[in-house]
Amino acid sequence: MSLAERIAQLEAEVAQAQARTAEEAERFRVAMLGRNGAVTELFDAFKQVATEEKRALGQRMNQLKLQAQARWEELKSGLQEGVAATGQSGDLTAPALTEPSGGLHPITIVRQRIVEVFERIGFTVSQGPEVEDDHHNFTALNFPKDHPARDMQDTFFINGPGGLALRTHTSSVQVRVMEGQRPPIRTISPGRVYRNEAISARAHCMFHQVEALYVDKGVSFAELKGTLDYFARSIFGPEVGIRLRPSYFPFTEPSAEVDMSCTICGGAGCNVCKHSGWVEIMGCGMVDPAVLANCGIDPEEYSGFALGMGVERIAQLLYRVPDLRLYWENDVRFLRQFTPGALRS
Ligand code: 2NM
Repeated sequence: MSLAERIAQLEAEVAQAQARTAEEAERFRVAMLGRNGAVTELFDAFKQVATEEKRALGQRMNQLKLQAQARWEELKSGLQEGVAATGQSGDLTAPALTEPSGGLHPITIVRQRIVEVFERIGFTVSQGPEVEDDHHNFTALNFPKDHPARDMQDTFFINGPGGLALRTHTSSVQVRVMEGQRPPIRTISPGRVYRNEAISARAHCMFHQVEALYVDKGVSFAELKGTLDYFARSIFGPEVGIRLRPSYFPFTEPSAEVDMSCTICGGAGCNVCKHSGWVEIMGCGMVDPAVLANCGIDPEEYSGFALGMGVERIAQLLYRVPDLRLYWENDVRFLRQFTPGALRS
């Protein structure tokens, strides 16, 4: 076959080329324009052509190459039009065209895990308003009238001190539960809380809490400790231990801070635990009899324990988040680390 005949043959092939799938379009491109493609081979053969024929044949070959490129573009765009028009590509075995999917925020993931741990041992989930009155946020919880948390500096008041405010903890939800139902009460209250703080690596004016409350006849500190131990090992692994340090909250007596053996160094000492081997994970205590009485529960008959934790703090320890501001910057490089495979368009 002469070069001219071969050109004519390929011109016909290009004009008739069809593609039902992206693979077929690509196969056409490789067969024509690829490194060992038919058009490419023509250009190699062209070197042997006699000088007087070069001009005419060269022009046809350049035409052919442009036609092949244009046809390939047509085949590809034809596919796309087909998909847009019918919602289907010709190839039913091709993977579905999907939008890149998002993922859960780390705070959502950790909140859900905390809730699951408590649900397994019989706790229900309670919710309440984020704009709260003085009674539910402070007074019923035994906060004295002059307590610093009631100060303008710590609390976002809607119309000045004493009136409605953004809740500073979800204990206000526990008050509503105790006012509304008889013991036994086993409930947790996950939700947003607000404190008037400057935003830094360690604090934010809004964060998420989960508080737990258990009120029944004969609830003891031993059950509180058992629950804390179960919680810490469910979230952080069976090897962690807890310890309690005496503390103070207006609504519990006695009160304690809960430390967990450092998961980073296993207790040997590192930067995260400031070389103590322990990290603080929450606060807890036995519900003050005055709080029970404020909520209409007889403290002679019933006792209870309560605990409260920051979800940001638990997530920080689980995922080693170095700076709390990362949670709210919405940088996908941070967020996609929590949902493998998502947000990867
Ligand atoms: C904490 C620490 C200790 C708490 C107390 C109550 C209530 F309503 F029963 F009094 N709810 N949550 C509590 C106790 C919360 O958070 C650091």
